[in-house]
Amino acid sequence: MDSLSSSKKRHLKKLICPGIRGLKFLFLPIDHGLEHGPSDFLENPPSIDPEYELSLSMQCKLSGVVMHLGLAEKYWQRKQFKKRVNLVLKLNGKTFFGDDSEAFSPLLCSVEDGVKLGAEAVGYTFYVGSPKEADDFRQFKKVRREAEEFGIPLIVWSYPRGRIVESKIGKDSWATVSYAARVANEIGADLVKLNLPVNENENEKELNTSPFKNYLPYEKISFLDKLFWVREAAGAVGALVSGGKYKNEIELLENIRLSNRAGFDGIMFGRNLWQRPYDEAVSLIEKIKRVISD
Ligand code: FBP
Repeated sequence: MDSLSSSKKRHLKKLICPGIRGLKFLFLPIDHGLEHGPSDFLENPPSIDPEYELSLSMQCKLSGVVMHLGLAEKYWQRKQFKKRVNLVLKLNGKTFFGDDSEAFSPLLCSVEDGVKLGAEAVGYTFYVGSPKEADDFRQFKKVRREAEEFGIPLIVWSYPRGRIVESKIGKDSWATVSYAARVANEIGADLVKLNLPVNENENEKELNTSPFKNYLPYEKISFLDKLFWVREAAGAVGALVSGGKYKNEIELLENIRLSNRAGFDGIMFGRNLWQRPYDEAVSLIEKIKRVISD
């Protein structure tokens, strides 16, 4: 991240999570109400009120929350949060009802909206491999340029998605997640958010096809070595790992330990934190901080 402008560095410095050894980020996303609908909150009904996530972020001194414009304006701007919780404004989004085989996430607001609100960074979901990828490249180009002009960091959710990815090798394969990491590096992200790959490739047959066949001799390497490769692919871009669906504490902490060893720069966990009762989430965050510091 050395090559970033001084303005971007200043913003990123504010987002570094205090109380952890190393320069690490711990973000709390709450864009699920748009992406999945309120059903995600049924696991822990108080979490439907964005004050739940904002309070958690404030109490645990996380890097910040990630939300769409409506929540940012109506909840984050409340005086008890605005000065104490950092905001990452999510710029694009879609509902669950769209055609995921042609995944595309249209813009809902601009980088300028984020700057006016006082966000420390902006977020953009890019669907690698979707049949609508060309539209995504065009849309992203403008967002990236605007982020450069305003000197605000751009975090890219780099997610392999769509019918071609599914029919070839699967969205969570080691090969596709590495590809998504590299794409973020190529297109000019400042930070990238990646899903953890699954250990085995989802569709063995398709590994025989180019460009994935080069992975075949490496199928038996350890999961940690696969994570190292994903991290390598992200290159100069800061890499964050996402949490995915609710997991038990042991599995979650092990994932964090491994991604930390592989050189990831932090986490962005939503459901795994706010789907837990408040006190349990606070104590889990303490454990996460300890694992990362170790
Ligand atoms: P989680 O930690 O809950 O997985 O959140 C990460 C996230 O990227 C959210 O920002 C986003 O709403 C959601 O996952 C999208 O997940 P998917 O595209 O798999 O439905």
